Amino acid sequence: MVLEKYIRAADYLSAAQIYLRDNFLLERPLTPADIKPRLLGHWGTCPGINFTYAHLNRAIIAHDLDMLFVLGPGHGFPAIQANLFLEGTLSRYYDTIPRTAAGIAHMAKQFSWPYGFPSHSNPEAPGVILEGGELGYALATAFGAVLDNPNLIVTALIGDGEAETGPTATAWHLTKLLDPGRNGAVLPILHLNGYKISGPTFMGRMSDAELTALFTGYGYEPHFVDAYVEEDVHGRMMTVLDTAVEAIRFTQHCAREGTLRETPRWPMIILRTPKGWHSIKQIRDKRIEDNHYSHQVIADGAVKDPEEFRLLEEWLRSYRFHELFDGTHFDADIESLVPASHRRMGDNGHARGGEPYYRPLSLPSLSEYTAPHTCNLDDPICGMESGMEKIGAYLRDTMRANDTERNLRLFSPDETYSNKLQAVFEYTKRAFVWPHKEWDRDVAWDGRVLEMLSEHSLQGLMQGYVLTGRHGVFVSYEAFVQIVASMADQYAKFLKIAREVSWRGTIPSLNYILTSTGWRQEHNGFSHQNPGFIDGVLQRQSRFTNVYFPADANSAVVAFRQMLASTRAINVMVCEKRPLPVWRTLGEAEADLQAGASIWGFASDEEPHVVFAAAGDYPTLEALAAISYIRRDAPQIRVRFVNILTLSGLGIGSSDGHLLKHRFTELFTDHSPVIVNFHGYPQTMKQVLFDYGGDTSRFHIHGYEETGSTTTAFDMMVRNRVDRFHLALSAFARAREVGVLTPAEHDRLEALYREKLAAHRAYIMEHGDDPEDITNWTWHSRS
Ligand SMILES: Cc1ncc(C[n+]2csc(CCOP(=O)(O)OP(=O)(O)O)c2C)c(N)n1
Ligand SMILES: [Mg+2]
Repeated sequence: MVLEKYIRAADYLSAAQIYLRDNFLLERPLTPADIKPRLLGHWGTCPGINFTYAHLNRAIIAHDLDMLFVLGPGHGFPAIQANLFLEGTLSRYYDTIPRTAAGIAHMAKQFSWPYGFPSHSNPEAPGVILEGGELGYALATAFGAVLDNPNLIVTALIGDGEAETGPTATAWHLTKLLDPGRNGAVLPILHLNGYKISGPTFMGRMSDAELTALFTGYGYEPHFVDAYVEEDVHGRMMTVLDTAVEAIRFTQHCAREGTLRETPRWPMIILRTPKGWHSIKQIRDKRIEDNHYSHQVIADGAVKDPEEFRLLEEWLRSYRFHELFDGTHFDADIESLVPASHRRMGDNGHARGGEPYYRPLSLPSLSEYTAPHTCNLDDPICGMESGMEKIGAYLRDTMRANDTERNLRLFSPDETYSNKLQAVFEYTKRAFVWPHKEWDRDVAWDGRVLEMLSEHSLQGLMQGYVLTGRHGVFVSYEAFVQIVASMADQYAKFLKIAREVSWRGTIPSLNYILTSTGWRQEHNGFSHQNPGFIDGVLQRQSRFTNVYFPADANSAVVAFRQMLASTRAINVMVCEKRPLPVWRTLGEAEADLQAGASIWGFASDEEPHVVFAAAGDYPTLEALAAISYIRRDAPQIRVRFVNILTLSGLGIGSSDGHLLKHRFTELFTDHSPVIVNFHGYPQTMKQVLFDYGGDTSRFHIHGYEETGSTTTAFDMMVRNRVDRFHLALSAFARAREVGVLTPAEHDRLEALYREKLAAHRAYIMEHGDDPEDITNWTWHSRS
């Protein structure tokens, strides 16, 4: 039986990686010295993966499929690697692993070996687009990969433990966003091997009828392959796969010729296999096969225990690998299951990135989107613009400019309107494939905006889309993007390694826009305030993470364009959606972006006594307000204003051009006190400054202090001491320290500003809103 031979070879090669440091073909009796000193790896999931991979190869050849494989339980990496070896992909990418006995030796020895191959799916393996350690993201990633790839089928193998995760649970819905006319298809295979690490799985214990009800409700047509009951499990799997492929093709065909009117129902496969299938049945009183004991390494005491050793050797020999590989060639039946090179799942170009899968976006010129700034900064009306609205317009036109490529999408948890990006709906719609109501707004089967109230699904979709070379923007409320902080972290790990893998081509950056920020959650309150996402991003991977804090609409569009043009990075922009003053011309914003941080001349004096620095829109506004008050009330204090537009893991500035130490001194002097008004947690900024060395005690950092409530917008800032009055108070204290204010002058000013704070508090408690002189404040130049 052709399939059975292939699977036997793959199972043997999987086990060999876990156990053997020598005698890889079992040409002589096994000895304890042949066994690795540290037995690392996961056996139990491997036989099911090998079974699936072999059958998919048959289907690929039979139907000439363009297929990619996404493995959920990435701890089954020995199986992936065994298949990559058998199909000849490994030897194509790594000349250390020829498809020979020497190649088998190298692969087996180096698995889970210091400086060898990792134990889990990873970016060094061809065909892999998912870091395999943290479970739950396979299904959403697979859906992301098939978007705008109409001929691609991505098979996602999902563990039954993995299926208990929140991200997987929501990702089943993603067919509801998938127009079969314009996109490829995902074939989910739910692998019910019954167990997680040490306990049974929920779905493993659900009956076929219960599972059918569940998945039919989600919109699938489940097909069961049950290794426990089928007399001919291979025959059954072949039939089911053929049926699934035909169903996918039929749905796509009808959608593409315009005859599909019903909600599409997609096939899925529910595969029941014993965990650790075809291995040791029992060790003393412990049931191994078809039990959780097979999850990791079985017979792990073999080196010391003769009984376990005997069982291990018997098991490894049971594959009769010598019948399948004569030391030079594989059996012809096995070769017959290897697809043509351009059809091998491990060698699918979509997973590699680079041209033609990646194409840079055609980006509209900026001049149309930036505010003209012909008016004076003192004019409150013509100077107000919403950064998010500008970004919406720019995104709309960028989508339009790349209409034929269809390679840019917006991902959002139903916040396109609320986050002021609705201009995109002048070009496209929200994807929504299930029934529409007449009065629904902006929905269509084929929309380039993907909205779902699951940040996990959106993140997975975007990862799959971007790792297959296309461009994505994820817009989220700042506080709730934290939900996917760990996913972003796993992606960063993947990217870190992928950037060093020579054959992985260019891919776009992962782009986040965080809006509805904590400073304007006066209506929602404390629960909606959390600027923590940027901390994780900045701390993790210094060489390719950037956080942009545009202070106005012009800076926002300029930074957004740079995010869309950048590659192989993680970009985060923090951007306000309400209209705010436009401080910078297009040219100035471009120069600011280049520099990362810059002195704003209109708010700066020569030889400053006190330097203000701000990162963020409201922090900038408040710092400038403080400067204007200081100029009025204490003109003897010379101030400078430095705007920080970008932070990266390397410090101030982007990861391409971060601020060097001498520029740091040019901006912040080497002696003046510096008052920093920061968008996020003060600790984040402290860490950035620490790396610049010098006397950090001269830096006084204001930021979000984890204080909030349902209050007024200005009071939210007062409570965290990032408002103009507290900043001015800080400047007065610094001016006194450096001798510019006498103690008496200082005390008078301090009393005056404390009074302003008290008056504000009294005012809002009486009127329920901020006074107009705060909300309508505008910059006034010195004259
Ligand atoms: C999010 C997450 N939680 C916990 C783990 C630890 N873990 C590793 S394997 C595993 C069991 C996985 O079970 P299943 O998905 O059924 O995989 P299989 O049975 O195929 O090995 C768990 C809980 C993890 N890797 N990721
Ligand atoms: Mg399982």
